[in-house]
Amino acid sequence: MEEEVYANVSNLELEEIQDTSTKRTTPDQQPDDRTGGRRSRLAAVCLGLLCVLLLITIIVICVRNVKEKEAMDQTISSLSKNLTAERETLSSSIMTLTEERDQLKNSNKDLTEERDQLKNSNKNLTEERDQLKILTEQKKKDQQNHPKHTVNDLASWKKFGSSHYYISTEAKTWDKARQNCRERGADLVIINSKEEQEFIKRENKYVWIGLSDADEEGVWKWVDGSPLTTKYWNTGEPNDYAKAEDCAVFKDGKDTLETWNDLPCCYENLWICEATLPSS
Ligand code: MAN
Ligand code: CA
Repeated sequence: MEEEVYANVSNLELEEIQDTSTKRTTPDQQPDDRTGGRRSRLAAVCLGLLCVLLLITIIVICVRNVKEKEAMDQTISSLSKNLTAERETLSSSIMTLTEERDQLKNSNKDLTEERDQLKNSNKNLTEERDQLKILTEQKKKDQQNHPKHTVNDLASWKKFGSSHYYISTEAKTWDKARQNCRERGADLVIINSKEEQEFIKRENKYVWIGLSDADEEGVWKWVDGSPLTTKYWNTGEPNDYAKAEDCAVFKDGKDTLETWNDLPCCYENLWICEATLPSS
């Protein structure tokens, strides 16, 4: 386009030169022709100016476009940088989460195994407990059927009348003392004669005997369920002191045959067992 403009301008200039030379050669030329030439020159100058203006406009637009493009390129590159950074952050957090998930999976697996092991050991312990219960029951029955005290055992028992008596060396509550006698195939002593009372007094021990009113206050019964007939209560007894005394004890060091006292059953004392041997 620029070339065309230059070509036109050159043509116009050429024509003008030709005109001028013509004018020089023909001095008698008309005034109308001169006015027309001036107009053409003006037109050519205007056209030239327009071309320059157009060129400037095109250059300005181009520069602006280049600047805009640079700005856009910058924006795009900074956006792309940000996106890359974000993508990296996200991918690293994905990695962390994946690791965490794997760890959780592992610990879940471990916990499941532990739970299964605990379930198993619980099952085994339950079975063992049940077997022990059965064995304990069996042992109890065996003891009841075949009392523990043998001829050897009897060395520590004292014979009186048709019974044997065992005096403990440790102290227990009335219930535990009774239980101990039963485990020996006996029971706490039942005193049902003056002779028996005298025999025990000679032992001079502070001991539980097989007498209590725990079932009904004031109604004293021996451990075999028989009622109390021959009594050897110490003076003022039984007094159910503090309304808490339901078990009978044989006191030592008394100069009278009346040696019994009622005491709280939870006290710990020595005791006497009485075993009646099966007649052989
Ligand atoms: C005193 C008396 C008894 C009672 C005891 C309780 O010895 O009152 O009757 O059993 O205390 O420790
Ligand atoms: Ca008492």
